[in-house]
Amino acid sequence: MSRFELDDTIAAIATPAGEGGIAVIRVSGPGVFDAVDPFFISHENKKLRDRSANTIHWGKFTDPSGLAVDQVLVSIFKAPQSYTGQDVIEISCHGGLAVTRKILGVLLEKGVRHAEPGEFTRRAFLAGKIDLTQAEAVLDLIRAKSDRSLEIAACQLSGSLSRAFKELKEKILRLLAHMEAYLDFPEEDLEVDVKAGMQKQFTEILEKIRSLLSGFERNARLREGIVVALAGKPNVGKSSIFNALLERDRAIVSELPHTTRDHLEEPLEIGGVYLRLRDTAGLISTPEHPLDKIGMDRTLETLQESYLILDVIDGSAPLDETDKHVLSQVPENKKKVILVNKSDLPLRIKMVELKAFAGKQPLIRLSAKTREGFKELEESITRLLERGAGSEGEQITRLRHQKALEATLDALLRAESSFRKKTSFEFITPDLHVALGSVKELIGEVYSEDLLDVIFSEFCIGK
Ligand SMILES: Nc1nc2c(ncn2[C@@H]2O[C@H](COP(=O)(O)OP(=O)(O)OP(=O)(O)O)[C@@H](O)[C@H]2O)c(=O)[nH]1
Ligand SMILES: [Mg+2]
Repeated sequence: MSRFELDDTIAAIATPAGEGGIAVIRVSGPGVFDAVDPFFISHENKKLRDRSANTIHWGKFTDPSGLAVDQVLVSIFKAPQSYTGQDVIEISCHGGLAVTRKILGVLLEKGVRHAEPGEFTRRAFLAGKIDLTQAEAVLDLIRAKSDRSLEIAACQLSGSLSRAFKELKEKILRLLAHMEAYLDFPEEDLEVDVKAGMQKQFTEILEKIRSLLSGFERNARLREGIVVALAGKPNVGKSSIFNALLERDRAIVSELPHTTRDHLEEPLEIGGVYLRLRDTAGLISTPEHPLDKIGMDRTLETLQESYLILDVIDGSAPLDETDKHVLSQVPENKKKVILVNKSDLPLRIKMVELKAFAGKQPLIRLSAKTREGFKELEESITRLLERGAGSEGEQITRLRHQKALEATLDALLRAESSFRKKTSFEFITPDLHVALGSVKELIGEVYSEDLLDVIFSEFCIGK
């Protein structure tokens, strides 16, 4: 028997723990009125059960002895017009720890079960109110840390990704039906345009899957935060730029080299994108002090983890071998921008030399002291991050989507290759069924309890 019986009535505090203006206790299930009515007293003395759906009522919530716990507003939703598709009551009370716990406690004593994380949304899924990708979008929406990830989650919640997956399913179904209709035809009797039509269907489906897959890595980065590192030799002003971008004195700055020993990370939003900006220990060719060696190893790790590296040099001093050494440590596959810092001081590097140093990398002169050039830096970062952005609607956001789409792609590639080899259709259609099965899992048309456990365990309690 599942832990998630729908006959149970469940309750949880839906707002964060702590003090606040209000807090909400959410109750869902067939027994909501039996659970709440005995403790809710409105001045008209009417039972909540007898009120119309989608109405809000003011009154007192009492404990079993009749003692008032709080003045509350109670919202009533009746099945199936509610978030979970069941009868739902939401009790808005004052946002204090004791009051919320007391109200929840009274309900639990009355036989209501404390909801598991994400159980309300799980019920919404089981009631067919939303599909799996929409349930995942609920979580992404709650966790969104930037405008971009919010846009993607909101689009997904409105069903745009589900539509893309459903279209894919329809396309595979059509191809399968097409092939099954010709199962009894010998290969040589098939008309040329029938075969050309099938090939076209294969090509379209494969293109669609590949385009969905290509956006994945980028989206995962958008959600988790894009790591951007400041790197360079000691004393060029990395920590000063770090502070200037954050607009506060987060990192220690001093005229002594090797001030920064360990990397620091802070969140930052630029161009609507959530970044994890890292300051690092300065890199030199041959560290002597053991602490410098440890700091530099950490910097090299950070460079590996970064999506974008801001390579800082000091424009007020000639370029030297250490600057070149730093650049050579930056992994080839990373996006780079060269920052020529201290533009408030006279430039001591020749332009030709600078251009040769930067190569194809964008080069920006700036000053952490006066903030000259920072607007250009932010625009340059935004441009680099926007490259490759697709439409928000059809962006896959999870490893689960990627794995299921890859399984679909594998099965379709096998089917297409057999088709090209003129294999009899009866040996091709099983692969198309496999592809179809993976897409159905993606949408949640077929699912296992284990899969639901994995998805909903990430949610907070009360959602
Ligand atoms: N004039 C001027 N001085 C700057 C600028 N940026 C940094 N400095 C100075 O350069 C020195 C080193 O700055 P930091 O920000 O500590 O340099 P860093 O690259 O983090 O150095 P390490 O942590 O030791 O690797 C400090 O004395 C800063 O005040 C700038 O834009 N203009
Ligand atoms: Mg520093």
